[in-house]
Amino acid sequence: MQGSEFNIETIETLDPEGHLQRPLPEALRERDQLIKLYQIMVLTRVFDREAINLQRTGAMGTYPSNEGQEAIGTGIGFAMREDDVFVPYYRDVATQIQRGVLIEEILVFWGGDERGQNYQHQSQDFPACIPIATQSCHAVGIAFAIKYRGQDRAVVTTCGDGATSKGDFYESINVAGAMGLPVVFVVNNNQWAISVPLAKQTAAQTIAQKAFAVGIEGIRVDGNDPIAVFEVVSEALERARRDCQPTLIEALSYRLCDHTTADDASRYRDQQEYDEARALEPLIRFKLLLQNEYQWSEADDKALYDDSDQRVKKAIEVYQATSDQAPGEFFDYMFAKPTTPLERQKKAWLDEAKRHA
Ligand SMILES: Cc1ncc(C[n+]2csc(CCOP(=O)(O)OP(=O)(O)O)c2C)c(N)n1
Ligand SMILES: [Mg+2]
Repeated sequence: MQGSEFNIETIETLDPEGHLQRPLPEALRERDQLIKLYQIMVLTRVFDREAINLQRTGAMGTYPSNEGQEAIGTGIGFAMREDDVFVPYYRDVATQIQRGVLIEEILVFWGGDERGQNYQHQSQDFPACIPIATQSCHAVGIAFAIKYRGQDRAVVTTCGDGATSKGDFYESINVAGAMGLPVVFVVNNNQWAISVPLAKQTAAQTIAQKAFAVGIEGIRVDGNDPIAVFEVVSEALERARRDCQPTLIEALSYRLCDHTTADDASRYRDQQEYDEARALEPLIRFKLLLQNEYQWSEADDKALYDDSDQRVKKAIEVYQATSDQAPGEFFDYMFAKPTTPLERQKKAWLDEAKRHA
């Protein structure tokens, strides 16, 4: 028997040539708002390239690039209210920057220092989750607490296409539907889970349709279009806050980078597929929109890239001037009061570190 077919709409506002397919949402009718969207995407791109340079020169640890995913994070950040809660995975720089996480904090974290997740200006969002799909469960727990307390806010959580194969993800969307929780799941479908392509990951034709099995709303959006992402996430958040209705959003993108700096995608990825995806990437089309409709010049563009460069360079200076974390300190942040096994582990770790010093 063939799998079921669903007719799922894909929301698109901006085509690859930067032409608007539909009227702009009310909140994005001003030129300044559109420029802000572009600024965040450019800052994310500039940050990303510098982060890779830092890793390549031995100044930072393994890093998962955001190249090709800038529009998703930008649209999410624009759609969220300050008092909503963001529960991210590890490719969410664009949203985190908008939510007040400092660029230097992101660098400190990828430098292997947990203090980079102790955000100075953002105490309610969660740190980037590395274990796949576990954050879906956290998000549902937070959404339950919000509903239980009768608060007017909602949760947005992200994950990759591969993560949707995990039990944690299915269990989370199921609980969200069964309990009617104010949570929005955004799946960044970048077509790959390290070297495993989407077709090997699932026989489902779309990821959005996984929503229907658990009785929640499922929708697809062009993940190279920050305007469409903004619109879809805004509406989902509205439903979540107002009616405690969860939504699963599949944002279609392409991973225009290696999985992480520890990967070499040329060993498993077809060059032609990559080139086709590159032509659809988010920054090119957005610049075309600004040039065609909003008198954006090459000089404006250069000034924006220069400004982003300066911001990232300043953050790198702060990162490089950060003192080393005390050895074994990461054990101290696990629980409010350390447990005996943890203290034992810390001692063993410190003894071992001494032996290698
Ligand atoms: C629980 C768990 N299992 C395995 C891994 C190793 N791992 C890291 S990323 C990844 C693939 C994730 O792919 P996807 O969900 O599509 O996200 P993407 O990296 O493509 O954004 C895997 C298996 C992990 N981090 N956590
Ligand atoms: Mg993926």
